[in-house]
Parts: sequence; structure tokens; C-alpha cells
Amino acid sequence: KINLPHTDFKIGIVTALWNSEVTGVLKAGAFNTLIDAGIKQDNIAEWDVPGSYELIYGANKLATEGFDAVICLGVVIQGETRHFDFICDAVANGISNVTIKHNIPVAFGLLTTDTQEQAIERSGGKHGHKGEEAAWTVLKLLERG
Ligand code: DLZ
Repeated sequence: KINLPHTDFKIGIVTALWNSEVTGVLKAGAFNTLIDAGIKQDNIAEWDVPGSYELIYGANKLATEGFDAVICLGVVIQGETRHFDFICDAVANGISNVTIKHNIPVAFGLLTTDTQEQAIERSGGKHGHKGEEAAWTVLKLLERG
């Protein structure tokens, strides 16, 4: 249960367009979780960026603009090359830099899976809904005001 000190928080949802059939579901779950917690629709910015690597720029930009928290959502699926590792490492490091630099909650809603099936299982399937969980994470941190 979330107990926010007020519901005027401005929250950004940055979503990667790669694997958008899954990231779209993550985004919807995150959005609905914010609305259910009383966050005003006008205070939620949805921004679709090309790929997960661009989540770093998106989060940093919204943090610079004064958003109180940012939810980053993406799906990186292991391919035949090492691209997967580079993207996952960069996003993990980049997002943690944003949260430290701007001192705001930034959720790491990045699915890193071997298959699309595993990603689907984590976006409302048998392994939960990582979009909802990412939104819950920032709300939990915003409880402190
Ligand atoms: C290039 C790339 C690859 C191979 N795979 C994914 C992926 O599985 N998920 C994802 O979100 N993005 C992927 N990208 C795109 C990169 O994140 C980035 O958009 C490009 O490298 C351009 O900077």
C-alpha cells in the first residue's frame, strides 16, 4: 500500500520502441499504476524513445526538466552478438548515474531476456508485470516526499 504525501508529483514514463509489442504493455501497466495511486494524468509524461540505450537520455532529460521521478521501460532480447551486453550494461550504469546526479527515483524497468516469450511472461504473464512493479517502485520512494 502506497501512502503519498500528496498527488501532485510529475512522473515521466520513458519507453523504448524496440520490442514495442511488449514495451507497450509495460507502459500501460506503469501508467495505470500511477493513475490508481492518484497521480494526475496531466502530470504524467509519456515519451517513447527508439531503443533501450536511449532510456538514459530520456531519463536524464526529464530529470533536468524537473520531473520528480522517471520510470524507464525496455525489453532487450539476447541476439547472436554481444550487443545485448553492451546495451544492458550501459542502461544499468546510465540510469544509476541519473538517479544519483538528480537525486530522484529512476526505475530500472528493463527486461533482459533470452526470448520474447520470457519477456511476455514478465509483462502480465506468470512472472508478474514489470511495468506495474517499476511504477510501484518510484511511488514507494516518493512516499518520503
Ligand atoms: C541495436 C539494438 C539491438 C540489437 N537490440 C535491442 C533490443 O533488444 N532492445 C532494445 O531496446 N534496443 C535494441 N537495440 C537498439 C539500441 O537500444 C539503440 O536504440 C541503438 O543502438 C541506437 O542507439
